[in-house]
Amino acid sequence: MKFIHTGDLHLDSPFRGLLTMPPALWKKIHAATFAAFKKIVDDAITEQVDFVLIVGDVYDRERQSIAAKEFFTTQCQRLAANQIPVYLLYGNHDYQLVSAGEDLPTNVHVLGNQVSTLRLELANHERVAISGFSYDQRWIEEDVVARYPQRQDDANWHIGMLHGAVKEQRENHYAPFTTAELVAKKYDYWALGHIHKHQLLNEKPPIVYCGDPQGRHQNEDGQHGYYLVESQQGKLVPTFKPAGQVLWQKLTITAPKVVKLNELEEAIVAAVAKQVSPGDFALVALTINGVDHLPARLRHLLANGDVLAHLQKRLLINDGWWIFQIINKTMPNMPTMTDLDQRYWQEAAANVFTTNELLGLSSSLTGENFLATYLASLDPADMKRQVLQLLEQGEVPDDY
Ligand SMILES: [Mn+2]
Repeated sequence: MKFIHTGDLHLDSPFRGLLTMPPALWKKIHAATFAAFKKIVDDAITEQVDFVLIVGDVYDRERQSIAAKEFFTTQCQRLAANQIPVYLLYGNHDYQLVSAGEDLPTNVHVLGNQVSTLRLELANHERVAISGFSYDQRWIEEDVVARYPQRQDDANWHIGMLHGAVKEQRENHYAPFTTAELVAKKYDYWALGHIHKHQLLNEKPPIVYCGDPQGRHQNEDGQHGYYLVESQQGKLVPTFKPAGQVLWQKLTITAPKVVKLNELEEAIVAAVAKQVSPGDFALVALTINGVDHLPARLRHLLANGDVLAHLQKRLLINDGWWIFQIINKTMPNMPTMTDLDQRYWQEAAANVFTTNELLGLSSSLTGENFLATYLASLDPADMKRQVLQLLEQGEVPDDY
């Protein structure tokens, strides 16, 4: 047996907060939730899976756009043409009353609002039982898991589908469960939806969140996809397969040792290009560490967003990535000077930070007694430390 476990398709997600991007790029990103599901359907057909499970949140909104609904129907028809049935339930985003007259292709079997078990027989005559339910409201706070039946003896495989979250101290709005409760049902596989980061909660049997096939914002970074599940020696073994079309990626580089703007931009482009895998299209949040090493002018252009805007203008979609954010960070600890710098610093400091030098520089102030007393009381070593700190922080006057 072989099947696909997916869910949280969130078709037609709005992708808010990416307004500065060129229209062609925006189009690609907006199409990404659709393209990710199409990729899953392509794979289902290529892999000739026995069925596809979709564990809720097919749509991003409870009122679906016509485009999303039409697209989903078309993709299910492609599966139908390849004799692949679909088992789906609705989650907290697309909750609805499930009625018999669903406007979906006949290969799509929707789990109702009460926990129920659907059955199918595979070409090799193995019998599969699939238990689950669809949300009829945004929150399901009662203990729904208790209503899932124990493993059915007449089935070769029993699979649970559940859109929900692990029980916590509070905020249990999404069909709360514990892994122990799920294990106790003695199913062969639990196909979970709702949490968008793909992960295994348990190995035997597999209790698996498939995650959303396409990350929808920068906190859904990294690879997204689905699980291809295959029977091997009486067990169901999930394998993660990427499907995301646009990858949110957090990258970090160290500020390069440069003095000119174009050098800085080249260095950023080269460093990012090296970190994005070929074949991926990445939306990059770039952290630049140690910006305090850059000349004040470049630091200023980074801080006010000029460098980002300039880079965004020249980057093209076919570069394979796009920077949507630059985060500037100073080094947390005092950086070490090179030995040469260190030697000149010490020599210069020995000449400059003396009481005489200090009083000489401030001679115009010493006419006032209280100032003279104060200046004479300053510890040159202390002053040296403070100056070093200011130099390292790279403080510059605003009007430079
Ligand atoms: Mn979801």
